[in-house]
Amino acid sequence: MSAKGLGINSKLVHGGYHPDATGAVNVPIYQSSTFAFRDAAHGATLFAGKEKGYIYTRIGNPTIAAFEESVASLENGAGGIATSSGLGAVNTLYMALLGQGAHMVSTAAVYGPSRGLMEKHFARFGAEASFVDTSDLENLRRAMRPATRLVYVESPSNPAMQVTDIQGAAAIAHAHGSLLAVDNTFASPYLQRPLDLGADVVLHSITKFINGHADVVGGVLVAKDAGVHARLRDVMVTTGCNMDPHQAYLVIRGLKTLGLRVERAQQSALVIARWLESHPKIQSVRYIGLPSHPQHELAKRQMSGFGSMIGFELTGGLEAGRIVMDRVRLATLAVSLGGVETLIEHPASMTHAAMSKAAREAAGFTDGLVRYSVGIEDVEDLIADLDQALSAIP
Ligand code: LCS
Repeated sequence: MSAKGLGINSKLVHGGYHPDATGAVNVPIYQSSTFAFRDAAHGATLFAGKEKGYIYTRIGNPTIAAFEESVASLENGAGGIATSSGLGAVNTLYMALLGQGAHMVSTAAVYGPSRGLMEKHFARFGAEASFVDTSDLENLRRAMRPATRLVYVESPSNPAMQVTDIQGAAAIAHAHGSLLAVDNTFASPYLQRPLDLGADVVLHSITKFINGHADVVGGVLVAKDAGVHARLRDVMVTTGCNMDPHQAYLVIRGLKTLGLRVERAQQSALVIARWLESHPKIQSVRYIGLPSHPQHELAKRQMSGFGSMIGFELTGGLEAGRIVMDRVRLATLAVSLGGVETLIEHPASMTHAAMSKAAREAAGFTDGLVRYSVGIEDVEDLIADLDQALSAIP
C-alpha cells in the first residue's frame, strides 16, 4: 500500500511493503545476486533492461528497494539509496556533489571519519573543505565561497551535541548556489525531518537508531529532488557500496519499532540527564532536552523530541572518566550508539581518537567528555548503575 498520508508510526510499520504473490506479511529476503531477463517465451512482458525490472543486486534488489522506499517516505524525499555503511553514504554524497576545485563547508564537530574522508582522501583530488562551528550560522556564512557546492551539517552532532539551525543553513547554502545535506543519524526521522526544513539531502548511519539493535552496519541517503537522487544513485552503483538484501531485511525489521524505541529511550534520557545535572561529581551535562543546553530552544523548534544521547563532563576530568567507564556494569563500554542497549564511551580515546586534541577542542569537546547512549532498560537500573560507578571516584 502507499504510505502517503499515514502517521509516522503507521509508515514505520507499513512503508515500503507491497505484498507479493505468497501474501507474506514481511518483505522477503530476495537473496539473489542477479535476476533473469524475462522474455515472451516465459509468458512475461519483454524485459531487456528497457522496461522496469531488477537486473543485478548492486544496482537494485526488491528487499533493498523496500527499505529505500520506506526511509524516503519517512523523510518526505523523492527516493532513498541504501549503502553498505554510514560512511559509504558520506562517500557517495561527497563524490556525487563535489569535484576538482569544489569546496564544502561542514560542521567542525562532524563524526570524525566524515571529516577524515574529506581531509585525507578527497583533498588528494582537489576538493577543499572548511570545518566550522555551524551552531552559529555566522560562521557558516563567513566560510561560504564562490566554489562552495555542498554544505554538510550534522545535527545534533557527535559527540558535542551541538544543534545547527537547518532552515537557516538551507537559506545560506541556497543563496550561494550550494546544496545542503544533513546527517540526521542522532535524531532519526522520528524526531527530525531535514528535507521539510529546506535541506536537499539527508543521510543516516542506519547502524544507529534506524536499525536499533546493534547487529547491522549500514547507511542511507534520501534526496528531496529526483535529479539529485539520480546523481547519488549513480555514484553508489558505480562505487559498489550497496547494501545487501539480508542487511536490508534486518533493518526493515528494526525500523518498525523506531517510534517505540525512541519514545522510551528519550523519556529515560531526560530523567538521567536531570539526575546527572544535580550530581556533585558532574561538572556539566549536554542534553538538548535540558534548558541549560545552549541550543535547547532551537532543538524544540526543529525537532519533535530530544532523543537519547547525553554527554557529561566529570569534575575529575580524564581520570574520573576512566574510573566510571571501568565501573559501569549495565551500560556497555563500546563505540556506536542508538541501540536498545545502553552504551557508554569516551570520545577522546575511542571514536574521536584520530583527531588531535586541538581539533577536538575546536570541535567543542574536551578529554573529560563521556558519551552515554540511553537504551530501553529500566531507568532505575541505569541510574543505580551510574550511581555506583560515580561513587568510586575519590
Ligand atoms: N554519521 C554519524 C553521526 C555517526 O555517528 C557515524 C558512526 C557515521 C556517520 C558513520 O556510520 P557507519 O559507517 O559507522 O555506519 N558513528 C559511530 C560512533 O559514534 N561510534 O562508532 C561509530
